[in-house]
Amino acid sequence: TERGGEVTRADFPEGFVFGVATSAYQIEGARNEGGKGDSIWDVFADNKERIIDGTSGEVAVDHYHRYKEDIELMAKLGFGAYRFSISWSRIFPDGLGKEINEQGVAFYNNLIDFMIEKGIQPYATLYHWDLPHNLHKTVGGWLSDKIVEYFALYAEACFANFGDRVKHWITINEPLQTSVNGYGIGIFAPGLCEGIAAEPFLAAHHQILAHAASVDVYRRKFKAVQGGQVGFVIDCEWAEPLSDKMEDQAAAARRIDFQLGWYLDPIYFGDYPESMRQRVGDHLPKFSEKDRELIRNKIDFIGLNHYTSRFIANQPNPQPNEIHFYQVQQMERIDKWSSGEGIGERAASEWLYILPWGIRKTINYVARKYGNPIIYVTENGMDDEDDPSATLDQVLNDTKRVGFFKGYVGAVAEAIKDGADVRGYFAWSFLDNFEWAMGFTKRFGIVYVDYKNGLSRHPKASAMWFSRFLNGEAVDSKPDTN
Ligand code: GBH
Repeated sequence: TERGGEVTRADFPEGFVFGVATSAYQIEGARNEGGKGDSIWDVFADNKERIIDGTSGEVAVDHYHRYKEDIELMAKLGFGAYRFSISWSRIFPDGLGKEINEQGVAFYNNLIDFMIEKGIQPYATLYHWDLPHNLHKTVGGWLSDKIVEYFALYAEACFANFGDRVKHWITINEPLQTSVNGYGIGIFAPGLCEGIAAEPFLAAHHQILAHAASVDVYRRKFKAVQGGQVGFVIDCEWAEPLSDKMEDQAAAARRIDFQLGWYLDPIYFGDYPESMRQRVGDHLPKFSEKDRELIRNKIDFIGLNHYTSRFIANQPNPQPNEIHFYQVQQMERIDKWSSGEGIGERAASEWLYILPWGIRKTINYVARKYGNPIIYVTENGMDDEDDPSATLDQVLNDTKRVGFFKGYVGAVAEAIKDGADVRGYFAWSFLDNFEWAMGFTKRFGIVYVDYKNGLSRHPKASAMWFSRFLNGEAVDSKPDTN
């Protein structure tokens, strides 16, 4: 179905929220300030070889000290919501949940109060990859079932301290990335890649239980008084079958099972997808009856992080250089049609191809499979390469990103017209920031941060596009259709 024409804010239902997203380790800095303990990312990035440019989030973009300036800019641009993450080791420096760090609580109180003063609704993520290092060292991090209880204590402290003002909570951001990159491939903290077969599935299992345990705490102790909602953020690339052969279609379905189904099927249907149980076998942990009871329907909304799409082909035979997690799925990700034509324009990151229709298909898939749940697009965006020789005028003129957002925002509007219950959209990211293993070499911000001039902030053309869009002006949008 062709839409053509323009997307405007009026294409979205009343009350639809537009926001920006960030995460603590990527922007805050202030590693050793305010009583904060080290997280696994602090320690991981101490090893300069882990990060492509040898940098870290030790200072990041100094949001810890500049949060007021940042929130003011957000409000000026017209955003109504801000998805940020709370650093667990600012709240409980050793992660054990006994002694709360009042300075950490004060920082987030100030941040939240200031947001509200400026008319911005807080959407708080409890875990965006920065586990207190002590929990990794002494407890075994996400590989241990004890983590479930520590996470629930931390979540409870956040609900108790901030829940009078925060009405939208996200427990865990992209458990897939923690599991596979943190415990299987080793490119993310804590950098484990020894027992590649079983460990990602164990880390995932404990994240699902931790998510459910914290929703359980919220429902038992806070929901009646605070009236908020708690969601889980899952990242999913769209998987388009390479051909209409049955094998390719089944492979594409598996690819989605190994992203979304891995985390959502247990909550909605009580177990991992059949395709995973068959292929992962004994490496896939089992839910006890008690676990099933705990996780059942423990979700108020699905947060979807979506960046890109791939063609998927069936690949029954293990490929020599392929990592275990992909081999076990018996599929291959492909960037080109068999004709050799590319799947879409690439952003700076190797993994990021621009295909707006992919978000519409992903949203519709989620809506269909899980009974039309409330969905928030909790991240969507693209990066530019850091180019130290470019002028400020050049870097602010991010026309490719403007096109990206026109296309993707338009495709979200289409998904809503298709019937999906999408309630909000968050652009990733507000600021250029520490892009994990890629350090500062990739810039995802709609606001440029000048790393050479005192970390000054400069809205890019994409920020100005959002600003016009949010004020209700018509903007062009021709989302691709497929
Ligand atoms: C999001 O993950 C994160 O939530 C956010 O913190 C991050 O800044 C943003 O994406 C942009 O990356 O080719 O081996 O380097 C999205 C999922 C996980 C996709 C890491 C790319 C890198 C794989 N991303 N992955 S690799």
